[in-house]
Amino acid sequence: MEMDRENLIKGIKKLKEEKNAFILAHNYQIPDIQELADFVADSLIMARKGSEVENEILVVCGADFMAETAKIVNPGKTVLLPDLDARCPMAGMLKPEDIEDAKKKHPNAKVVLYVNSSAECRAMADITCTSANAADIVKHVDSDEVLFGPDCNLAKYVERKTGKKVIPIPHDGFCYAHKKFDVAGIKEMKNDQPEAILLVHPEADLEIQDIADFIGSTSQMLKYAKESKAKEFIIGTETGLIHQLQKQNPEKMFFPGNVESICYQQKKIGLMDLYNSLLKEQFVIEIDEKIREKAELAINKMLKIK
Ligand code: CIZ
Repeated sequence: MEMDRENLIKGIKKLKEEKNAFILAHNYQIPDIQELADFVADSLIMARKGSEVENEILVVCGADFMAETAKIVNPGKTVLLPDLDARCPMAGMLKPEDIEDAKKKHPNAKVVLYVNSSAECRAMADITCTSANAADIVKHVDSDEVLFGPDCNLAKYVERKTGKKVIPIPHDGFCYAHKKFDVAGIKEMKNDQPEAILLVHPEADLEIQDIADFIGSTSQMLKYAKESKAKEFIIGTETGLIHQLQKQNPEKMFFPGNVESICYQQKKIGLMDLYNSLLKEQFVIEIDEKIREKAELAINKMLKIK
């Protein structure tokens, strides 16, 4: 059935009420979805919020691993992902065999996995982390040698922050949206806007991190921008964050470090997908119970720390 934007928005609001569903959206979602969500945040805060609310249905507008996290920590709730193609390509770069091989080579190392990985991999981790708490989690684990995956830039960032030996698994996992920033392009922007503050995500290459004024997750960037006296910012993360930055700071200006830094998988979720998700209660996230239980231990350890 074809519906125009206005009717889709009305329909989503009505279904959300009727079904007593709670919509969680990631900061990289399209503005329409961010505006309809009950809560917009990064993956760490989304995970916490999903456990706090009473609603029996959680609709997760984000990457697949975020919906999996919600199901892992809320097994009794119905968790819906509006588009099954919203799959994080970086999460697919780490396979359980990679972890097994790395553990054989480094038997004393603890396994810290970025939540951007499959439930099966997370079930093999000692603890998980997000970009918001990766350095704190690695500092916390009781080992000076850590196997860390799948993002190798985040692994290098954490190594620099903690001084521990952080071994990336696989050695070259990456987020393609954060690969879009180049030093020459950013320097040109800084020349044009000398007052602008450069905020960079730790998934970006080290050369970009090296010229940043601040490195952090999306929620940390939002906090930084709000508290800063600066009026202009260059944003070194996926462009979806600009919507929240601008909304929360209407008097400030935000320039994407590259307009092509787009997570096409997250952007697959449109109004029609959200409408159908609520209407048909699709697509239900199911996780094998043995895997879920183990992954829950690794995630809950993280949630208890920070
Ligand atoms: O941790 C997340 O949610 C991701 C993927 C990025 C960020 O910093 O919000």
